[in-house]
Amino acid sequence: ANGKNEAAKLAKIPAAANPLANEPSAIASNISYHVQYSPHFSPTKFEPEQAFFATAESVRDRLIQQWNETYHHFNKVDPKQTYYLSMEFLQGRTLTNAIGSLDIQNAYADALNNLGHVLEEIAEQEKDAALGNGGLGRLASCFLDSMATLNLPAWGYGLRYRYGLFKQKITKQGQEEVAEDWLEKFSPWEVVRHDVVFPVRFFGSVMVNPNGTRKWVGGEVVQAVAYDIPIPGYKTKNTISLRLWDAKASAEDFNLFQFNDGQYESAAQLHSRAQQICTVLYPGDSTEEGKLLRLKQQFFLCSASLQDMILRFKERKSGRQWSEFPSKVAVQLNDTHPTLAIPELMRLLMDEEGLGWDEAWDITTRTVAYTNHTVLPEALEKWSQAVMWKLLPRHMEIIEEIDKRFIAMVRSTRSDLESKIPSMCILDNNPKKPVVRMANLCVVSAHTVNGVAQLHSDILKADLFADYVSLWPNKLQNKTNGITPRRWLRFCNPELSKIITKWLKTDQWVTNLDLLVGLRQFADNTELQAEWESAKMASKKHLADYIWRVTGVTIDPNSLFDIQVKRIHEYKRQLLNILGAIYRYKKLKEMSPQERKKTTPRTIMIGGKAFATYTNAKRIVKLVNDVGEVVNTDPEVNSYLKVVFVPNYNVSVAELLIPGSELSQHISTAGMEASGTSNMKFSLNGCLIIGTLDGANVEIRQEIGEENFFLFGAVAEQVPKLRKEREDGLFKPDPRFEEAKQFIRSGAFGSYDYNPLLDSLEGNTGYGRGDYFLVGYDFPSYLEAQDRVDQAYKDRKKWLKMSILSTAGSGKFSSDRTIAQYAKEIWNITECRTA
Ligand code: NBG
Repeated sequence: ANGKNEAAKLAKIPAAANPLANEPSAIASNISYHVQYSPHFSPTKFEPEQAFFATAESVRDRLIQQWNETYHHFNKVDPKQTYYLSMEFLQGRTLTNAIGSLDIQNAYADALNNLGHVLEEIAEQEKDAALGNGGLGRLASCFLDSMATLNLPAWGYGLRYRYGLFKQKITKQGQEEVAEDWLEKFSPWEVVRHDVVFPVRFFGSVMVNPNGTRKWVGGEVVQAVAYDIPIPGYKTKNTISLRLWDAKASAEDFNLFQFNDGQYESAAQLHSRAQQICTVLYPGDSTEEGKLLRLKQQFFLCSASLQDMILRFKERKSGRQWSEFPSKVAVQLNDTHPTLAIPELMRLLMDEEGLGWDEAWDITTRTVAYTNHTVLPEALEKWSQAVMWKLLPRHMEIIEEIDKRFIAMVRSTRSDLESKIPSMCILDNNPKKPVVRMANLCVVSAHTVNGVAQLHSDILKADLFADYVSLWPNKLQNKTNGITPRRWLRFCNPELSKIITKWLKTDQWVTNLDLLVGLRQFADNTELQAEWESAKMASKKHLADYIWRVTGVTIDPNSLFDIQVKRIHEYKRQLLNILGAIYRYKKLKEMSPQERKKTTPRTIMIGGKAFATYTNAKRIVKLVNDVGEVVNTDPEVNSYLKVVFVPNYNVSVAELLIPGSELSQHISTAGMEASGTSNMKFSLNGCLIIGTLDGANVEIRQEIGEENFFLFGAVAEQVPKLRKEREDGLFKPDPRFEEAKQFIRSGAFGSYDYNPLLDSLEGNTGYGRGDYFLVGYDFPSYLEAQDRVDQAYKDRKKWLKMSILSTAGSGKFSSDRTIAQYAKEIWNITECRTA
């Protein structure tokens, strides 16, 4: 950094607190102001870290101005407002996005230069806010960006986890998880609202009033405190909120008597129990304790958010009718995680506001909508009835009543569905393990249910929710996912963005992504192709530097950069990728030096986190690292092949990888990936896809053209039949598949015992699950598709054309399109622009 004499330089810049001035000198003095008057560090230092915090605070000043105006405007207009309830938001970094949205990058860059710093370096000081696991959480964050940019009256509600998603360290043993302390210093983006506090109860019992109404009493009460994060729209004044709840006990809960008696721990017992609620994202759920905590988190989010919405509904106009509620409030449940919003809204309306069942039910069902994000049975939440009765006795009463009324309704209106009732109803009373099926509760109670890509929604209709569709033919919709073009092209890939703007003669594509089709007419243009290639090369070099810094592996920017990054899961088939890489390595070893020279050099990068207790996923991480170790140090082949495991994949790493990618792998077993969203990000950045007909791949291929997509593998309808054949011993594996597995078993990649992992690809023996994910079945067609990739890459003009057409065809996958559809077709809300 050039920040050596920073403190001295800083002293020469007069501190001034005008947060809205746009000249670099005024911005510099605002940054200087924060160093002096919002000090978090000793006054003698102004190194990149201090500069980051002061810069962020100066940007925050501007955001607060717009944010307050937006808030006042919504209050005055009183529009119908959407509340997006999500247990996860994967925000990543904020600085670059914020100054980009405010359209003041250049002034900030100059201001920091005046102070002896470089904007890009300062931005890298920021820790990722990783309050999510993967696609579902990142989708929620992209949605917030679009809601703000489209000037929609909409907010996000989530939890303020003390520790976000773990940091992944790679050691000789494989993955190690380390707590991620994103709040270690503090977050410059959050504002605590000491006046926004709601009580949330747990445990206790139900009291029956003399008039027959019921009330939840006793148990323990925790306070929910609001922390707001501003979400600026792109080049608009509208700035919305992501409201995150933190838990605290109140002063009365501190037992001063016990403390004075020397019983320090029990004196603060309630305080420490309150603190646990927001300590970590997704506590491990293999123990009863862990399960209870997760359920507490879910209820905490739902209860605090609904109390807040109800208070706002009342405050915006006094004395209005409850029947107006659904025309002022839309609640979207991001997966089943916030399902408890349904019985909690019923409880608040009945027990706190005095409404009867019918009115409360009418309001609840017209308010709530539900998005399903997976068909994987292990991810469909089911809570033990016993645990629920203990933690939320009143809610269990309400759920029982909803179920009873649902069953009665089906019986009286659709006797043909009688045999389906046991699978459609909410409570599964299996005496071995009685559970509440959260997805069923959502479908029964929500006015609209949606899937996240066309294929996924079709599968929901035909399969998981088929019986409900026969009952309510219009309840199920599709809303194909999208990604924000701001973060995922405009800001992470400024080189390519500049070229796009130049050829389209407008930068309107940033908020109207369909304009990218305008690039199609230039796909063959050699001038554009040359510019395109040089932008890609610059990003590849940038990425190569990063890979060298974090892994010590040197990669060649002239090789094909082939990337697969996502959570490690057997259905996502990183194993198919690495087996392909192993097969490639073995063939390269067998070639003569002359033959090798004719191949297409490749760098295969794989990254992603494995859930801490998911053993096979962790074995896959270890295998990729072991293969890399051997391949990368093999002088015979390492100029033709490198295999790199990218550690600690997260949002900011994605922002580096995606611009530098040329091929990306989206190779899940057909029918299993609900949508995928990184496929959209890669494609938007001119990266070609090798993939199966799964999730949003289907629509991406349609949009960019079949000839620009490397397709392989079984299709979804075939999958059940193929699994059956496999079980029946009718599957004949391809010799290339056998060869790759045998190579690992021979110890080519070290002495670690990979047999349990490899056995999962065999018949029903040993650890094996009979290759449930069909790696063996798809292996030959995968290799053939990879051959087509190698051939295509040799033809530079053809490859560049395909790359340009990928970007040109990605307009549909803007989250602006997705959110506009939710707004119109589910929420019934309209623009509310702050003048
Ligand atoms: C994930 C799916 C992805 C999808 C995202 C966002 C869950 C439960 N589901 O395919 O696996 O892209 O949701 O919709 O995390």
